[in-house]
Amino acid sequence: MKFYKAPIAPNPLRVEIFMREKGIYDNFEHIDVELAQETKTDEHLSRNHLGQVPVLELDDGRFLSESRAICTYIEGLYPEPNLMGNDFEERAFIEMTDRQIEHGILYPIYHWIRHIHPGLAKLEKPQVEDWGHVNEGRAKRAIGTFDIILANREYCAGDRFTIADITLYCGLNFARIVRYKAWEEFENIGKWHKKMLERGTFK
Ligand SMILES: N[C@@H](CCC(=O)N[C@@H](CS)C(=O)NCC(=O)O)C(=O)O
Repeated sequence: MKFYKAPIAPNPLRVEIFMREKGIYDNFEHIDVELAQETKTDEHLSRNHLGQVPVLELDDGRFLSESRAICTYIEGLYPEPNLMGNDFEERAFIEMTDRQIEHGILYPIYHWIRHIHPGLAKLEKPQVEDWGHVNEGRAKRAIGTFDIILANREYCAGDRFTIADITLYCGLNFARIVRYKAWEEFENIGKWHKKMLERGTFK
């Protein structure tokens, strides 16, 4: 199977870490696609009409996009270690947390940076700086909420490592582009972040 991704981009990174956690990273052919250039070519639009990465090309020629959907597929193929929930109840609670992080932290950070960073002007046309700062505020408030949640939990979705931890890491890591390091500001996020780095799969 072929995995289309782009360096630095947070969404492909979610899937890459997911693959590493399952120990199957090398089972895929990894192909870099240049953002804004190659992502908008007819060739890539035929893989994903939204012109985005990540995309997984299955062996039967079908294309699967959306990072969470790709993770669902990989979890089905390689069930262990389980990262998305063992039964419907656990799956629902992990998905709840994962989506809260995705919509409350990862995407606000993504829009914040894309709308203020000169280097990303080619990706975001037009860049609207005020909208970037609205998202900065939203992201930082949600990070503060997760810092409180992590005071009583080892991991984002409970007492074990899951996809939700990967999503939080990828969101926070992307903010390094604007030199924002939430793990240096928030105590519990800081402890959690140290644990993530110790796993060795968060490169
Ligand atoms: N909801 C999608 C979002 C994918 C996405 O936003 N990908 C970005 C990179 S992180 C992209 O390909 N952007 C290309 C562009 O804006 O030209 C997912 O979860 O995979």
